Amino acid sequence: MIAITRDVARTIQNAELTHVDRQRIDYATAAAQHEEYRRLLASLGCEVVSLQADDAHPDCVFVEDTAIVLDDLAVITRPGAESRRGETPAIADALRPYRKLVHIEAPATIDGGDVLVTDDRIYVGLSTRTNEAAIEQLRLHTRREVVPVPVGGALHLKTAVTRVAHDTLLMNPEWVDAALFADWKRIDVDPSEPMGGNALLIGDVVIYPTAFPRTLAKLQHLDVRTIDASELAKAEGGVTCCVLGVRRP
Ligand code: CIR
Repeated sequence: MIAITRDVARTIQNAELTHVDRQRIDYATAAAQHEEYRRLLASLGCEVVSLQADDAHPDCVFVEDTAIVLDDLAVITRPGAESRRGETPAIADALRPYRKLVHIEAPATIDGGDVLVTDDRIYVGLSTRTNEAAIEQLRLHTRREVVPVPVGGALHLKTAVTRVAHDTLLMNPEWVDAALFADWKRIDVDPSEPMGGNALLIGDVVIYPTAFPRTLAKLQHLDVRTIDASELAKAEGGVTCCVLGVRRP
């Protein structure tokens, strides 16, 4: 898999925040943790692409939000936060060698963090960032079933639910209706760790933050590699949001 990543902007302190209080974010620590994350991706066999940051876009490290990469095409998003819309041209340039590109157009808005792609479905969070118009546009670009999922309390769908195995989801059922995922096996986050639902599955390996030990204990039957993602968590980012995975054709 090709893993498209982008450096941390030196302006990361000015990241958009929705559900977390602003704290000081140390650029050097964030960049070092991000390098460690890239090394982990490379050790798992990913071909890591590292794009330069754009300091005019404090959130540019969170590349997941800028595109939805499918097997035959990539959908360039129109991010819900206006401050993030200028992040997409660099990502379109990076994806162009690998996929035909299509674009979400106004008035639709969608962040890739709201999009959970599975073999036959695409679940799309209806959040403060993603609207119904985007779901309608996405339907025009895929044969997969597109399932809208109202998200309450979390920034994105994938803050609340991610895949940890081919048939298993990790979920905070406080933030999404678990009934919409009834045909999956499910592991719930520990209630004391509401932000613990964001894991990144690479092949059969689960990348998971060290910050949620109680939920981690529920994943011990899986091949889990933990990382310290605490500095970018202060910018409301999790482990999925720093990568765009592109499967080789
Ligand atoms: C934002 O609010 O857009 C960024 N500060 C965090 C984005 C995190 N993205 C993601 O989880 N996919």
